[in-house]
Amino acid sequence: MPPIYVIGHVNPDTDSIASAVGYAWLLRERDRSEAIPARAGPTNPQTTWVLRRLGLEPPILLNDASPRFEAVTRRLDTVLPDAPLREAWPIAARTWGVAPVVDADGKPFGLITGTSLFDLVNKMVGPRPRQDDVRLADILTAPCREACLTDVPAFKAHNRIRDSLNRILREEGDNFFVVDEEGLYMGVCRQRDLLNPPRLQIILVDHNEPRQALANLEEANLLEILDHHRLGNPSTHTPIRFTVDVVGSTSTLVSEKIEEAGLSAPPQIAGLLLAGLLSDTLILTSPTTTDRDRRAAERLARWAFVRGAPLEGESIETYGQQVLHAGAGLSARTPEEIVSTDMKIYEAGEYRFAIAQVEVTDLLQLAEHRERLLAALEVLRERRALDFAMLMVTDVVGGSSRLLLVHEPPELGDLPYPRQPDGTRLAEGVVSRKKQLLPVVLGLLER
Ligand SMILES: [Mn+2]
Repeated sequence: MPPIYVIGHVNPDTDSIASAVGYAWLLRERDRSEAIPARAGPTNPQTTWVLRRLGLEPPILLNDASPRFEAVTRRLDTVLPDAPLREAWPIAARTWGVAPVVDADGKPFGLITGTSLFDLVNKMVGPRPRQDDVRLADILTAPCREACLTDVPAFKAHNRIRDSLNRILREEGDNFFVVDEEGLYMGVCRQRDLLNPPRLQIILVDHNEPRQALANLEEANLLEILDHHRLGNPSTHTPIRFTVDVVGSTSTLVSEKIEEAGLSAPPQIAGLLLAGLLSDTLILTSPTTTDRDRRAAERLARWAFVRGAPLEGESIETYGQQVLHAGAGLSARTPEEIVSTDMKIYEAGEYRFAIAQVEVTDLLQLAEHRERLLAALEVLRERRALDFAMLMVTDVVGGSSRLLLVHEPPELGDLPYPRQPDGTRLAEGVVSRKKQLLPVVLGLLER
């Protein structure tokens, strides 16, 4: 069975990483399936802190769903260039008629194929052989280096197949070497497999819009979506399991599924899911919070705070405060990081725009950083070819946000957030981009 990658959105936040790790664990534990958690970008400072606190490794990075050479590579047995052809014979008999010749350093030397053998025989006995001319034994003692094709292209295992399709189609041979980053032999692949490679098996968590997903999602097999955001999902060829529910975090949904299966998550995974839940709901205070989130937090706390676990002695409140503070602050990161770390791109009406969010524990630092944040927003807007860009600076203690905008479209003149002397807008009581800010912005743009 090919592996199933469980992955959250690009610019992953803690809920995205936690729900991927937690759901992959459930699939392995409940279904014995080969589920691997992945991330579609670097972990942010908050998630990095949480993983370190729990002693967990970040999930593997997967920022592109396009099949790679490694997906079609067969690690065939090899012979040395100076070995007699007789040693290559059993290999060719067990494969599809090819035997890779690899030198003592592990570098591909050439490939023995039907064509290359015929060329050798031709060289030894000429174009018109007489029956008693050369004995088979002589041919079989020829060194492999003389019996192989040496101009076989080699592709790197980690490269995307689609980037080399033109070359693959132009080449005469049907077989290619696959090598690692150092050029060492990894195996052999066939043209026919390259033209129809197996698709990556993907489950999306914490998002359902393709533009927030890893690149080239359309080249993958989408198996399932588990999310709590507005719909913007890709169409699929076959029915898939699709769970989008109005709760405060995807980690909540994962913990409910774990409970439904009659299982309990190990303390570290429960601690990670709890961090995702507390981060998305600002310790159960955000307006997105539901009773289901509160019950999920209790359940995760029960699993996570056990004796001997990394979170022994914590409470939901003390742990939640540590999680929020680990992600907060304008001074700890560069303006470029702040506007791109938790940034999402949307389309509405005629507009394509970004809303980034950063969490702080007070708004005092804003004056000092405002100019540089606006400059970074403008760079982001130009680089991503956006109509406008917004940064939501959220005070997680006071429960309000300030909005910074570049290239504000006229429609947003009606935003119900009063402009302040420094040019920013004050969104009193607004802490959720998804549930509070975005609906207002979309309402104005799509009017
Ligand atoms: Mn989330």
